[in-house]
Amino acid sequence: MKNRFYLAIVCISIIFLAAINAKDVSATPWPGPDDFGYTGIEIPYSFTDISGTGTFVSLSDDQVSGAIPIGFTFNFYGVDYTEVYISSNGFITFSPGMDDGCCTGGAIPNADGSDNLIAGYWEDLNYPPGNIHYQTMGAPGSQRFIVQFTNNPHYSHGPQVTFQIILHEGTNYIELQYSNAPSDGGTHTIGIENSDGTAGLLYARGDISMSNIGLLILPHMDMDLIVSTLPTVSTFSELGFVKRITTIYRVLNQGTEPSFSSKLAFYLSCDQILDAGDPYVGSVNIPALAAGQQTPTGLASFYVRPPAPVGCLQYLLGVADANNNNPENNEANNVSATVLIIRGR
Ligand SMILES: [Ca+2]
Ligand SMILES: [Ca+2]
Ligand SMILES: [Ca+2]
Ligand SMILES: [Ca+2]
Repeated sequence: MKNRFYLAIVCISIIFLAAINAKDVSATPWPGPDDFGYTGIEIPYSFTDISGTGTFVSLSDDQVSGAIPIGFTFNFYGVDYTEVYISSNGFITFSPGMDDGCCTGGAIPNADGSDNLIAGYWEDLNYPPGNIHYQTMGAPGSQRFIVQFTNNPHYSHGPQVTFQIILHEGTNYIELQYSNAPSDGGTHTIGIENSDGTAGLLYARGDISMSNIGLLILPHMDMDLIVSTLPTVSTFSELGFVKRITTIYRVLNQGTEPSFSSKLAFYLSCDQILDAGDPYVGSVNIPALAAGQQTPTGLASFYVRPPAPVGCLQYLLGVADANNNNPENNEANNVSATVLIIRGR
C-alpha cells in the first residue's frame, strides 16, 4: 500500500514537472532570441500619424476584422503573408478565424485561439470610441504597412491609448511605436507569437504603460560589428600632466543584415580585455552600415589623465556598438586593442 502511495506521488510529481518545463522551454523573454531567432531592441520614438490619411477600419468592441491587404509580402515565423486581421483588442494576426482576445492580454506563447499574432498593446480595449486605420506607404521594395490605434479607451471609458504596429517590406522587421499607452491596471501583453502558439518573444505582460518609445523586432540576428582598424600608429603625447591620445579607426559590419547607428567607445587598459575598472576616454558615433560595409577611416582624439602608475597603461581598447544598439550574432568580438607607447611623466 505504502509503495503504491509513493509511486503515485512520484508520477504526479513527474507530470507536474513536465508541465512546468513544457511552459518554460518556449517562453522567451526580451530581448530573445526566441526559438525562431526573433530578437528585440528598444528604439527611439518615431510616429508617422496616419489617422488623417489611412483607411478606416470599421469594427465593434471585441471583434476581429476581415482580411486586410498588407500591400506586399511579409514573412512571419517563416511563412509568407499578404493579409492581416485586426483585433479591436490591440493586436493583429495573420490567421483568419482567431479569437478577439477579450478580455485581457494573453500569455505568449500560448495556444489559446488568439495565435499567430503581433500584440502591440493587447488588453480589453474599447472600440468605438477611438479610431483604427491602416496604410501602406513608401517606395516599392522598402514599404511599410502601418496599423494605428488612435485614442482607443480601455473598456469601457478608461485611459485612451495611441500606438502603431508597423510591418517592414524586405527586412520583415516588426516595429511598434507608442505615442501614449497608459495602463488601466489590467494585464497587457506586448510581443509576438507563432501560428500554433508554441513560440514567441515577449516584451512584457502585466500592468505596463508605454509612452514615447519604440520597439523593433528582427527576424534574424545576423549583423556583426567589429573594430576592423585600430592601428598602433595611435599616439600618446604628453601635454604636461594631461596626455593626448590620437587613433584612427574603422568599424566593419561583417554580418549579412544591416546594422543601426551606434557608438564606438574607447578605454585604457593594462591588458587587451575590457574590464569594469578600465578608464573610459571617449566615444565616436558610427552610422548605420549595410551588410559588409565599413566606415570610412575616422580620427579620434582624447585628452586623458592617466592614473598612476602610468607605466601600466599599455593598451587602447575600441569597443564597437558600445550601447548595444545592434543585436549581433557575435557580441564577443566587438573589442579591439592597440598597443600604446607609454612614456613616464
Ligand atoms: Ca496565443
Ligand atoms: Ca474590448
Ligand atoms: Ca560583433
Ligand atoms: Ca551588440
